[in-house]
Amino acid sequence: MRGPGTKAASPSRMKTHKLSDSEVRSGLQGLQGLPGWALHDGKLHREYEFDDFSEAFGFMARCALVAQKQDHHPEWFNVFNRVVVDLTTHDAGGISALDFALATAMEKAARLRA
Ligand code: H2B
Repeated sequence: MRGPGTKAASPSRMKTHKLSDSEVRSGLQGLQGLPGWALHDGKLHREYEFDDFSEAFGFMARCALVAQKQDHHPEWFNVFNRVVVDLTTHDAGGISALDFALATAMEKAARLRA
């Protein structure tokens, strides 16, 4: 049995390894269909602007459900209609495939704005 603090070898946990610089670069090219994402301070970075706080918070609520399901959580900052997002994998000490998956899900959530 696993003790406290240990992690299951689930498929998502197996994707947490830190990607190399060239893997991140090609991942970002893959994000070209997701405009606005860039590499900032070693994290995947995007700034969203919505019409108002309700839209921004609705977006964050949709993302929060995905993040909890994936057990992978964004670093983010909200003021009124702006949401600033930085994605990194703390367990891996850098960007992993989980960050690209979450970025993709966040773009989908942003498109669902009312
Ligand atoms: N989110 C992010 N961004 N990176 C992680 O390494 C991480 C996480 N680890 N969410 C998860 C939670 C881990 O702490 C739990 C115990 O699975």
